[in-house]
Amino acid sequence: MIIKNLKKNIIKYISTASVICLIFSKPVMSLNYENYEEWLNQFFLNHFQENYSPNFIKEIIKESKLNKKEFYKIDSIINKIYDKDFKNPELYFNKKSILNRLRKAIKLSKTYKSQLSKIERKFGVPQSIILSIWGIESDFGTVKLEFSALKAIVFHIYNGKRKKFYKNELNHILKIIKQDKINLKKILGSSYGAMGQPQFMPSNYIKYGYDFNNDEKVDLWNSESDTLASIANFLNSNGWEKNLTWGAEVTKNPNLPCYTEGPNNKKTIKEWNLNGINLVDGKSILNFQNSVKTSLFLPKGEYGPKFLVTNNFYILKKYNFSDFYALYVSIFADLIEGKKFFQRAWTSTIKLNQNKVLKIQSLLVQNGYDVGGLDGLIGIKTRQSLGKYQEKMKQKITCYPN
Ligand SMILES: [Ca+2]
Repeated sequence: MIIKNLKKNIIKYISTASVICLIFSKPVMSLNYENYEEWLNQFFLNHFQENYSPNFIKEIIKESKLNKKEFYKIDSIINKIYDKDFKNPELYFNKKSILNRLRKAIKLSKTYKSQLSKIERKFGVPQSIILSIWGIESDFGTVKLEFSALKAIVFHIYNGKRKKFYKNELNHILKIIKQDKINLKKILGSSYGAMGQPQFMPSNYIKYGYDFNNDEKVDLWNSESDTLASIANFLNSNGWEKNLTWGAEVTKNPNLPCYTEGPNNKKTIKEWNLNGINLVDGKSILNFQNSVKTSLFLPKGEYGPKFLVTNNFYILKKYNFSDFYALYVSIFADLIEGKKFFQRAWTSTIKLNQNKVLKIQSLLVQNGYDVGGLDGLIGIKTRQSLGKYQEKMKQKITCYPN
């Protein structure tokens, strides 16, 4: 329905959309490798001469330089990620691949049992959550890290849409290199510069990297102890509450509109019970951590499983802002603990990609709704606003595009 309305409104929002295209454009396509080389030399000489020695700058320029093949490879990977169809949750939470990964997780929970127990005691974060993040970030350290994190970060300054963010990350990675504890050639990461087994950006490495095996370096590439402790330290430092679950799957009274979800509407369990919320397994919600305030979380609006989540769920979103990411970490941790997978099914809906979502977001913004930033993702604010828009337009209120 929203798509039909979009077509009707196309002329109305076309000017907004072209502004958005400027903000949210793909990485610049007119890439010139020769310009890149010249730019690279100038960039380092202009920005770092004051703080670093000529020899250090010379070495960094050498180590930052992508060869032609690497340059176009990184560019093509980034464009592919951008063009990839938006994964609806029924694809994202593929049960078969989750169960495959679960077997690995259970095996590794035994291999690293003593480290994990010590880390859980020290940081107050459950082993299952730590294992879950390790699994989703790098398939437990087995994903091949293709790029020098330094090269990737410099590439994004040259040709990205988040130059300021990457300039800040460059400052941090230079600090790490300057400490000289990790061999520069071993600082490998993703095409976005996320480093090592926990996929930390350099600023997070400096803030949350933890030397758990006491060899005086934080090695997120080769040390599983350092990796697991750093993940736990990240969550602990960002406010993870000890002995508090992430949440649980629930059923919702159909009269309660889907846009009541989200962290701006927290209630006690008793209040939710009065609103017709219950645990999906038929038990009374009143048995579920009564003292804490929770909020409803409907990742696919009315088209899928529904959850009550605690503050810890939102701490997971600090690791990665995606709702599906946080839910994946949560449900995978539950499976490691022997709990159940989603009880309710996802209903399939129309295919989406970032551009389609952006169009929906721009329509909502034009009608005065807050979508929490035009990011091409269907986050909580986009779902809430869509639900309210559907209500105003006297459409079926689903809080998810279909
Ligand atoms: Ca270490």
